[in-house]
Parts: sequence; structure tokens; C-alpha cells
Amino acid sequence: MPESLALPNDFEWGFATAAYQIEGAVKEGGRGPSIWDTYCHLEPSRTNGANGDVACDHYHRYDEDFDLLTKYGAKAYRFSLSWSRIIPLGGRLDPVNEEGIEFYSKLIDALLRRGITPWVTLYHWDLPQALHDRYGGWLNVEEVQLDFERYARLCFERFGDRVQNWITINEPWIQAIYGYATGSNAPGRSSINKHSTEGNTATEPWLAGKAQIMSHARAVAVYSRDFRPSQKGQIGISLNGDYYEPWDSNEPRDKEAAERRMEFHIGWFANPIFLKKDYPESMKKQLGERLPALTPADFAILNAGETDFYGMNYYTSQFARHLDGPVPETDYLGAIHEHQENKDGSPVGEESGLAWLRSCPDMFRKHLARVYGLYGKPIYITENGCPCPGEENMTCEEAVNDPFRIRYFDSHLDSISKAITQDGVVVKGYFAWALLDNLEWSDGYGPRFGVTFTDYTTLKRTPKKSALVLKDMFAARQRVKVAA
Ligand code: GBH
Repeated sequence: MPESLALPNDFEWGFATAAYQIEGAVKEGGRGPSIWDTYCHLEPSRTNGANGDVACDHYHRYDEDFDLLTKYGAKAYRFSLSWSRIIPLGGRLDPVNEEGIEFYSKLIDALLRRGITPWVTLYHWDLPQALHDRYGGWLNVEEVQLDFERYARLCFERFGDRVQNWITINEPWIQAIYGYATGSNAPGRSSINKHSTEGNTATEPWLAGKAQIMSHARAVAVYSRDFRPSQKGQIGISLNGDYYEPWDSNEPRDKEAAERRMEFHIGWFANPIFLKKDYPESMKKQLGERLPALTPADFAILNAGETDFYGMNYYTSQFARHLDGPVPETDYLGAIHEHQENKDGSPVGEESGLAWLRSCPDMFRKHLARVYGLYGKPIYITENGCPCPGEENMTCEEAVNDPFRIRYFDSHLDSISKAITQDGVVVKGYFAWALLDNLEWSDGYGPRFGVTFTDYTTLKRTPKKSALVLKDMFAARQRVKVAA
């Protein structure tokens, strides 16, 4: 049998962040407000009083942060651009903020100087507030896709000479569902959340989903026609979604429930984007007219470009149990219950520092095989990580000793190696979430996902042990030869 390496030598790896979670400096350099600035300053607070006004102050400290990347041995770094730093009002006829362009340009150069490959996400949940006010933001499918297209084109024009790896949108599912169904993320719209005064959970998330699918499609069409041929880069999208197993493995309806849950999570976006096909049948059946149709004109746009890779944000897995009886109009899970234990009481994985996140490396391997089998594109893990049990209440001295996180990384890298060598899955890169402890959205500054401890009073950064071992974990797997 021929031998192959557990991980290929050109395997890309590094750390990830997102603009609003780390930058701060929200009123500097001509930046306009985003829906997250507004959401974090609502009264009463919906974010435990936290906001991104200062965050990690990365805006002023990026050089220091990139020195950390060098120290950790990272080959690549994934970060997002704040749309409203670049176009403060967001729209296609609105002025460009040259100071914002200049900021990201310097940041990209600072990475390249260190030999670190930039991976740029155009959108990580921070819609310009002006677009929300002007026409309802992600609820206005026709308008927002044109504004996103212009924003994307501008970024390709200004940064594409140095950036060859693009991610259009981070986790459109979270933007649509948390933003417009549960209201637990900006813009906080919901008809089932007592804090939300506006919104319609039965209809709005499905519009926000279509708006993001079409915004992605337009950016990819522009990149394919006008930029990829000369800039020779690649473009993808980062989708979240847990892996689901049936709660009762002997119950066919639970098996269907598990599959349906993943269609509601992933197929919603991946069918149109990667397969150029309609939404999954299960969604059309349950949602009917509330799911805005993809028309022939939409497919013409989807067909005008090619998405090069599947960005996978993976944290955890769950069990799915079918729901008996009528499905409420506000359901967005696909008529299932989610569980962390199966019928026999076996837990899905070891507990981390957050209730929703259990460590499930074996189901990660199955997830990789399922996604690759269905969509057939090279996969980059664009986020993977966890807070350690109890870390929220630790001092810096305690938190830097993070064996739980080290084991989490190690076991998930093993799953990737097995998926590649034994299951034939094409996985080409891995980004640990996150470079720094940062603003965990509506959970505030409590949960710590970073490989670097951030002291939010002094803003001092201290590497945790996990930051320094990833390099060796990759090197070891790149030396190991396995029979293939
Ligand atoms: C990613 O979202 C984001 O891209 C990133 O910005 C974020 O910091 C990171 O993960 C860590 O969370 O059970 O009600 O407490 C992951 C999406 C959002 C999925 C929170 C799980 C649990 C909410 N996650 N959600 S709850």
C-alpha cells in the first residue's frame, strides 16, 4: 500500500478572530456604526453590559498581536473586515473611507512582512447600521446583495493584490437565526424574545438567509469574472453546524430528525451555494411560502461563479430527537429536540467551559465525511476551539495552564488526520478560534476562547500553553507516514 502523510506538508494553519470582537476603536478612523454597536448599547443591556468599544484594542495593538502569531509559529491568520470602517454608511453609492482602507492595508502588510498568509472574512455579523436603518438590512434581499457586491468588489480591488484567500460571510445561519429568530444577536429582532420589540420569527430569518446566499453569490460572481483570473486567489464561505446523531439509534424518526437538523443548519446555504440546487426538501415542506423562493434569475447569479472551498466552523455535536405533533411556525430547527445525552444517557462528549460546547472529536470526523460527501469541495476548518472548564473565573496565572484546550485541539486534529487518510476527505487547513480572548458577543467578556489570555483592565496579553504547542502538533502530524 502506498504511504501518505497524516497531514500534507502544505496544510495551512493558524488562528482566527473577528473585527468587532477584538478591534475596539469604534469611533476612530472614520468608522461608521454597525448593528453590533447599537445592540451592545441597548438599555436594558442584552449583552451583560458588555460592548466592543475597546474590546482587545487590536486596532492600536495589531503589531504586538502579530508578533504573537510569529511566536506561535502560525502560517496563516484569519480575520474579518469591518464593513462600516471601509464604507461607513455601507451602501453602493456611499463614500469610501480611505482611512479604513489604509488601516486594513497596513494590517495586511504587517502580516506579509512576517510571512503570515492573510485570510480575510468580508462579513462577520457587523452590518453597517445605516443599511439596517435605510431599508431593513438583511431583510431587504434585493438591496443588500447589491450593496454587499460593491463592498466585496472594493475589497478585491484594494486588497486583492496581497490577499488570495477570501471568505464572504461568517455563519449566515447565526446571523439569520440569532439576529432575526431568537433575537439573541444583533439586530435582536424576534417575536419569541421578551426583550425584542420588533421582528417576526416565522418569516424574517428565512429572508435574511436568502439575502446572505445571494450576497455571497454576487461576490463570488464578481471575483470569478473580474479578479480570480489575475489575482489567482480562492473564495469560500464559513458555515457553522454541529453534527447530529439520533437520540434513539433504533428509531427511524430520530435518524430522519438528525439528518433534517443538518439540512436546516447547512443544506439551507450549501445546497444553493455548492450544488446550485434549491433549498433542501425538508425545509420547503416545513416552511412552505415562508421560505423565499430561489428564482431562475437567482440561479443565474449563483451559476455565474464558483465557490472554491467550504469553510467549516466546528465546535460541538448533539443528538436529535424527532418532535411529535404540530410544528410551530416559529420553529427553525427542523421539528426536532436537541439533546446532549442520547436515550441511554450517554453524553455526547466531555463538558467544556460553556454548556453548549462539549468536545466531540469522533462526531467531527463523521461531520467532515458527510460534508465532503455531499458538497465535494476542499474543506478548511475556519474555526475550532473551546473555553476550558472553569476558565471564566480563573486568574491569568491559572488560565495559561490549559490542558483541556490542548487535548481538545489534539483530538480534533486527530479526527482531521483520520478523515484525510482513512475517509478520503480533502481538508486543507485549520484555524484555531481564537488568537486572543475576546468579546464573546452577547455573552460578553466571560467565556475565554483564546490561546492568549487578555487582561481586560490592562489589555496585557499572555500566551496560554495551548498557543505554543499547536506548532508541534502540526509538525508531528506532518512527519507521520501512514498507509493509505
Ligand atoms: C462562532 O459562533 C463565531 O463565529 C465566533 O465569532 C464565536 O466567538 C465563536 O463561535 C465561539 O462561540 O446555547 O444559547 O448559549 C459559533 C456559534 C453561537 C453556536 C452560540 C452556539 C450557543 C448559544 N455559536 N451558540 S446558547
